[in-house]
Amino acid sequence: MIQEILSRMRQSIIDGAPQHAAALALESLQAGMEPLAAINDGYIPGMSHVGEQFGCRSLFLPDVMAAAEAMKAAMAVLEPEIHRLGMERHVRGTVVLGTVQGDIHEIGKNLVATLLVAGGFRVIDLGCNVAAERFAEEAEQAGADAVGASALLTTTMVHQRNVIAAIERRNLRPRVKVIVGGAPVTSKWSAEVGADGYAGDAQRALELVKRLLSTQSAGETL
Ligand code: B1M
Repeated sequence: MIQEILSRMRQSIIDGAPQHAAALALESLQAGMEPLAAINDGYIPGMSHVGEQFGCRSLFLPDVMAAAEAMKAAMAVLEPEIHRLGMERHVRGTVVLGTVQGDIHEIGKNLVATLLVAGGFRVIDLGCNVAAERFAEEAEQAGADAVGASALLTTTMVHQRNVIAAIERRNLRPRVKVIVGGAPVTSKWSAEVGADGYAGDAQRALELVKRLLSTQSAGETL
């Protein structure tokens, strides 16, 4: 039963069918499935398949756009449930989050935002295509504890370095921690650009921010 729903979820993304994807999300919640399991084991595999097929030119940009719409429709149903399950009373800290300049990929970044909020953080989501200076400006104004910069393109990863430079120009480090992520990003790249840490997925991003902020006074680098 669960495997069957997961497989239909994957297919709804490949088909680029928002209404079907949303209906399956609702069905999965009614069947008692964890919303994160639906995302990680149902919808993301569909998105990965679309990405691979796009990479080898078996699918085209309109197919990818339709898949993204289907993913967003499913997320719109699942996100409130993730927030509800993760509701915590105290705020652990403030995180400024965005996708770097020149990059409009937002689905992964939105998932990171959702899990951070569910995990008790206040998130200032700047959206996508965000200039490096804006990350720094917002972090300063909000008195943020951490900044997260997402990049999905090998050509835009370099802006993660620029985000860190902009934050350093305002003398906000090391108090403000910087984390980087996105499909092409690695821990090697994170170290190279001088970030405080890298996370391969949204759940790890939440754990990383928690760890960084709890070890902040010790100045530990992860
Ligand atoms: Co584009 N795209 N895309 N795309 N797209 C990729 C990234 C690509 C790998 C596809 C491919 O060729 N196989 C390729 C990049 C190649 C490269 O640079 N090496 C690519 C390309 C080429 C492009 C265009 C250039 C295509 C064109 O116009 N010719 C163009 C660029 C536009 C731009 O940004 N300037 C483009 C456009 C688009 C759409 C607009 C159609 C759409 C985005 C819609 C949207 O976001 N609203 C889109 C999509 C959907 C994809 C793929 C298929 C899926 C991305 C996605 O949402 N994945 C992608 C292929 C792929 O990744 N397999 C592809 C699901 C999401 C949950 O995963 O975003 O990786 P992800 O997030 C993960 C982790 O990375 C991590 O957590 C999430 C999981 O829990 N994470 C973080 C993400 N951010 C994090 C931040 C953190 C920590 C963890 O801390 C701050």
